[in-house]
Amino acid sequence: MPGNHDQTIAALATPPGEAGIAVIRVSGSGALNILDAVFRNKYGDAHNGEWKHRRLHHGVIRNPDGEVIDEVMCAVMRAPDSYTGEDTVEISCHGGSVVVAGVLDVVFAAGARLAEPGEFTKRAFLNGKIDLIQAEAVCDLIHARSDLQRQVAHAQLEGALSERINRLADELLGVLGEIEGNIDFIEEGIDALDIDAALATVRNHQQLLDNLLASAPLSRPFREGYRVVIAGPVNAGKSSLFNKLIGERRAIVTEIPGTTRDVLREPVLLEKVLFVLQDTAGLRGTDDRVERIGVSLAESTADAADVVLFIIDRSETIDGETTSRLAGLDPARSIVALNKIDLPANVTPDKLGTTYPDLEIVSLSVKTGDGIAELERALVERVGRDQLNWIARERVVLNSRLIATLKAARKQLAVLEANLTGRAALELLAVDAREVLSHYETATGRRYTDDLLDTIFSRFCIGK
Ligand SMILES: Nc1nc2c(ncn2[C@@H]2O[C@H](COP(=O)(O)OP(=O)(O)OP(=O)(O)O)[C@@H](O)[C@H]2O)c(=O)[nH]1
Ligand SMILES: [Mg+2]
Repeated sequence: MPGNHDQTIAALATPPGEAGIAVIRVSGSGALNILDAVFRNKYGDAHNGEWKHRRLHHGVIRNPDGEVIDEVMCAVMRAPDSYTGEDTVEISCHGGSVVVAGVLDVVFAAGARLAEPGEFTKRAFLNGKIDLIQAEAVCDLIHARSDLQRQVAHAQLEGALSERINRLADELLGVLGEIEGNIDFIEEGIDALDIDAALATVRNHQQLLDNLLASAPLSRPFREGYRVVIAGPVNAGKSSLFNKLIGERRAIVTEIPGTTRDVLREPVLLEKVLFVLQDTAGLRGTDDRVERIGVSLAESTADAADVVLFIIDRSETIDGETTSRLAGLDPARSIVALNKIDLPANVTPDKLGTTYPDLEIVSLSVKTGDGIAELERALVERVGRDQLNWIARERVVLNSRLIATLKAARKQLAVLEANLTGRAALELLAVDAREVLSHYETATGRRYTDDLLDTIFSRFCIGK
């Protein structure tokens, strides 16, 4: 029986369900034989001669009895110039689940097996078409929910980040070569090594890694969206604002205080930045058991938020509970919104600003829409427009795997630097340098374990 990677695999590459077209991808050394078996041209004839690279063929897929399953277009990409690096056929058929199942059945009967999640991309990696950082970028690109995410994923897929780390690996290999080359000159020992040159490289690497790792705190919010919790006293207009910002009537709005109980979450793009808005129960002491659970949920959600949007009905007076909650807000991650400016004022930004000079205050009316654009701008500013500009410029946001790997490299570089400065034995320096190098190689996937590949590719969907 052929090894796992010698087998020809097939899967639906487009989403399941009904659509104009569905694409079934077949990859492996048997892909063209399978096409020979299942494809006939419009005259009912088998393909004659060689399947040419990057050609599109119009015809039908039929089962062994000659029954036509569907009319299709087949794109042929020959090894090694395909996504996987193997012979690949992409069959475009009509996009219905029964049609797809029928075509897949015929393809399986002709010798393919169902691909595992991410197996096409895994083969691209194993065949040297892309490295691990690029493979992860494929996943990021598919899951991108904002333009900025797409841009970063695209740059990473093109190899921008891989190039940077490969250059580091190559330079460090040079340093290691110098060290190891001199180990043989026992008498001269460390004196034979150009320590200044080695130190310069090591310090330069530390700086470059620090720059890359500066994206580490942005990694989670950049991928998942900045978490904004809309909190505040009952009836302030939290759910109304939530609905306004996401552009649909998702949360229930009534004039009855204590309407919202559960936390509602919705992603939304504000100035192209991905946020996850969370509507919560109004904060007040209550005897209602369900509402009390809602209030405590609201509090824990606010604790985990990137930004707390604390909203107050400015036509009402501020009670003691709200006063103490305002005092407890962290100015660095809070915005106070004075809502209902269409009604006569009881609280003014000036008065509130004198009591809480560090808090940012915006005034708005969800009802009329006044001040909503200013609030959106304030939210983007609060999560850090500078950071977003930095991402747009650098086009890199490390994922958690790369953060861990490059942090380990950074730590070992510090050890290497100290040992170079302290003129440690060459053998020791070689061990340090080899460890830094191994972290670089793990980052790009020049070095990998099967477990690591399984972890990465299992996150993919089938067909990618
Ligand atoms: N005049 C006016 N009324 C508003 C405005 N925003 C919200 N409201 C009204 O205020 C009432 C409460 O709105 P909600 O959005 O349910 O308030 P909430 O803060 O979610 O309330 P709870 O879920 O009970 O904590 C509703 O009757 C809204 O129509 C506004 O800008 N102006
Ligand atoms: Mg509500």
